[in-house]
Amino acid sequence: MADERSYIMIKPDGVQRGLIGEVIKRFEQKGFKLVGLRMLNVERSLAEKHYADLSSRPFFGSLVDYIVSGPVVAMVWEGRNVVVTGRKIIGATNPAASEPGTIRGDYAIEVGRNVIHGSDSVENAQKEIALW
Ligand code: YYY
Ligand code: MG
Repeated sequence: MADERSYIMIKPDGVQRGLIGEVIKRFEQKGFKLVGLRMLNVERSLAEKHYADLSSRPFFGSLVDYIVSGPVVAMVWEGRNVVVTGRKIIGATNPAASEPGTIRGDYAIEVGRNVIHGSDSVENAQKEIALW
């Protein structure tokens, strides 16, 4: 579907490190269309909802602390297969395993500071876009 959408978010470390332009450039160059963008400070309750599936994991508290630690850039990107392709552009969750050439592979070394979020399925993308 040409109008598939993904929720992409530059996390606080990415904003602090000046990577907003770099992230946008990579998605634009690939051919995706930016259809929404907002910079915001995240309420704790919103971060907890966004990561609700991970609430039983030991790192949940520090994950939420990190997301609320500074402004994020919340975006909606549109285009053919943007969910799966967006995940490829972003790279593996743990930067130790992310390939060079991916955003996490090029800009991160720690799983707890991995620069960017991208929806992992079309269904979750719809939920996340509605949430944010
Ligand atoms: O979708 P993605 O961000 O690649 O990974 P998730 O498994 O959804 O985890 C969300 C978020 O949680 C991840 O980007 C970093 C953090 N996290 C962590 O701090 N430690 C882990 N062992 C796994 C995930
Ligand atoms: Mg995820």
